Amino acid sequence: MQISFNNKTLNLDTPKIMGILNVTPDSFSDGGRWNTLDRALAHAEQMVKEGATIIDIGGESTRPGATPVPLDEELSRVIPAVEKISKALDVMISIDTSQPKVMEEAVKAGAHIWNDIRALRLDGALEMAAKLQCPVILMHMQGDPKTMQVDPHYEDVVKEVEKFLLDRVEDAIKAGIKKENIILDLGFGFGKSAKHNYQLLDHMQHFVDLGYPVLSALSRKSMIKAACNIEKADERIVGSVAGALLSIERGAQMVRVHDVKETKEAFDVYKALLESRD
Ligand code: YH5
Repeated sequence: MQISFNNKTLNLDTPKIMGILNVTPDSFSDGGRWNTLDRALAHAEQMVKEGATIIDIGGESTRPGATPVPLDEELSRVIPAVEKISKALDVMISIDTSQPKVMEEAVKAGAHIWNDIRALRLDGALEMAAKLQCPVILMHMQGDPKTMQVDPHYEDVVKEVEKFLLDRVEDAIKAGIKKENIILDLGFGFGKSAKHNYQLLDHMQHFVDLGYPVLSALSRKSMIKAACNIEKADERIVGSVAGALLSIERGAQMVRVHDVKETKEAFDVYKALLESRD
């Protein structure tokens, strides 16, 4: 199984690490665009050295309750970073956006994968993805970022997330997006209680068996806080690594993480175990 775009190929026979790169001003204490760009490149470079094969660039804050970012603001955050990183580093670049215009400009600037938490549901998104013919990550969300964590409810979370994702796949294929370009994501934390998140994690293999590559993105999220009782997000590293390892052990081909070095070490242990089998 592999994902390709613009002379870059990702072999998904072994699990791949996507490193998270925020280019939102609140992710830097000192603001300032020039400085932000330099720091973004340095952070991306470090994550590649540590074992990331994809860098996920995001300019919209999608944490529960966050306010929307205007399109021109998102463009001015994301595009210069894509240009700089694609020129400097030999790495695949995914863009965490729901805006077709942002993705169109990002591809011109050297991006490879459209990572959309809204699964191409904004106006013109399906059409743009079909035009660009780039790989797309379709993520499940119940509700919208403003209200999704108020009182999430499911009869059967696994069945409902599966139905949502298969409906989005059907719409994507109808719009002209190729099957080989589709990646699925269960959307940990997006309209789900901790229990819902862990039920989905436990059934990761069920989603992998649908035949599309699966991305697991639980790094530092509230489900880790719920299990480990750690208030500060940047102290949830060990729990996040455990979640990433449980994901790949259940078949996930990609993980989206803040802590690349630690995740890579855990994956190396899993690799050694697999290689010990006669
Ligand atoms: C995702 O699940 N999530 S942005 C709250 C946290 C920690 C991290 C402290 N983009 C996903 O990372 N893209 C985001 O608690 C994503 N899947 C995909 N494909 C939210 C995030 C986060 C939120």
